[in-house]
Amino acid sequence: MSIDLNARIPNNVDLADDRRLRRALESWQPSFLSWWKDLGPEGSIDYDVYLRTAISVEADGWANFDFVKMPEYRWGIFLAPPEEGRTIPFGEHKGERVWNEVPGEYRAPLRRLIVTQGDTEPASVEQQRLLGLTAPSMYDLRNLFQVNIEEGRHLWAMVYLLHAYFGRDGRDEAESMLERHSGDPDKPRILGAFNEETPDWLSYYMFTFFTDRDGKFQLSSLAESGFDPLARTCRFMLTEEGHHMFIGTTGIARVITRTCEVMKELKTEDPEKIRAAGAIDLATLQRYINFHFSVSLDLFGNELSTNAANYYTAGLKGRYEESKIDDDHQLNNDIYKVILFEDEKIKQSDQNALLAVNERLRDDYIADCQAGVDRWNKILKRNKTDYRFSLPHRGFNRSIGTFSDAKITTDGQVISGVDWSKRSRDWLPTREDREFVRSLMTKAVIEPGKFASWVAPPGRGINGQPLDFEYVRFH
Ligand code: BYC
Ligand code: FE
Ligand code: FE
Repeated sequence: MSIDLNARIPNNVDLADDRRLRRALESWQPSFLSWWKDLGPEGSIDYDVYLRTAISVEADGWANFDFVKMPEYRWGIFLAPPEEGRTIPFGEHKGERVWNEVPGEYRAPLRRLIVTQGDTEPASVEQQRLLGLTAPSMYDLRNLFQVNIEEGRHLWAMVYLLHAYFGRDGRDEAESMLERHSGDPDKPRILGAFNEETPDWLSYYMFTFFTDRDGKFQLSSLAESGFDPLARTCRFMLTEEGHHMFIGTTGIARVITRTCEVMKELKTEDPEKIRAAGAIDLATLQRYINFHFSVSLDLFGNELSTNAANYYTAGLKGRYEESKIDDDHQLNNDIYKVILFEDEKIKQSDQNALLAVNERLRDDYIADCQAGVDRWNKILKRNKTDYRFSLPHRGFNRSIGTFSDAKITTDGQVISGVDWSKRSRDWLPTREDREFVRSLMTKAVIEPGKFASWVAPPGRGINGQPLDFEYVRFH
């Protein structure tokens, strides 16, 4: 696995020996850079940023920290090392050698999975492009840029697969990745959550907690793929994903910590007083949680999906931690308990496990989100506050799946459309909430070691650096 770091496109896929592929990627590169200039992080062009760059795919070498001028960052193509003798872990080809070429019969669904995955990466960069202008600290600004850079690299990862394995259609799809745009009414991004705005830093922390976490689960399922280049690409992407979710988990924890401090100082839990002191009240945080959780649940697709069953049977997309599951990994005769909205009621029933593969992944995701909420609640407990955060019911505010026909409260009651329009403002961020949150973030806090009023400093700096380290040099 040699890594060519001096190539125009750093890579460990022997691009130097494949002239055609190298040419194809080099001709896509200027489109990517021009997209980055137009829709990448606003105002970042001349900054030197303390970034982590992958220089090796081995455990000790993929995190190399140094100052990088942002547009000169070297987006590279890195696959995790191949596993000797790897076989397809699930589906009807279970036990056969993994594929290193695309099987003709699975070309269309495989391309579709890769395109859907790839589309989310630049979408998130577009959603986050203005956040640098209102960063709560230099530390946060650096973290934002780190995520943006890596999501850009994740796009490269999928574009590499399209160019290397899908010929002309793949090259066309790679072009289209830069033509769809988040929130564009004519050419939107493929999945719903990636057309929502990320207008403020609270939304950003929520996004990295809830939506990047969908990335963790989807990438983990694709990392099981029988198409080995996809599996290896996703395995390496997952190493980067941890930091994205860290930003969300700790970001929200820092907001909670700050709010608790203000509540203690003022000896009150009155939202108005907390807001007046420049912090975010807990009920507003809960409404943001409700929104981002429900929008992210939609990313798992329908509860019962023949697409998902076909991907599984074909060996293209597995389950989360497939190899740790104790069953036949084919699921022809298995059942799985699924919660659906049927006959105006929420009902749990036994369903064909193959059709329920999306739902199982959603269940795994919900459990992971709950663990994060539990950690936030510990902060509340430590501060002797009675308030507790919770995840809303899975049917709340859904647009995909059986619950899209229903109006469900956060605690799982079925209500009428009329009731919903009266009460939903208690559950989802209102216009006033959003305006208030934005009013806290009118300009960036850029002095090293300083933090905005609404968020506590993190426990430690990046890569062992102090909190007042100059993570971004503006010049
Ligand atoms: N919005 O059979 P179904 C990340 C469509 S995040 C719009 O249930 P399937 C990241 C669906 O396409 C990870 N449309 O769907 C995070 C289908 O269309 P057709 C992203 C939707 O295919 C943060 C129809 O509804 N990766 O990496 O089983 C920052 C029937 O649906 C939606 C992936 O998603 C939706 N939410 O499951 C940066 C992995 N949901 O056939 C990055 C690849 C469903 O009727 N994608 N539809 O035209 C997949 O595995 C699947 O496409 C899905 C959907 C799980 C998304
Ligand atoms: Fe990503
Ligand atoms: Fe991510």
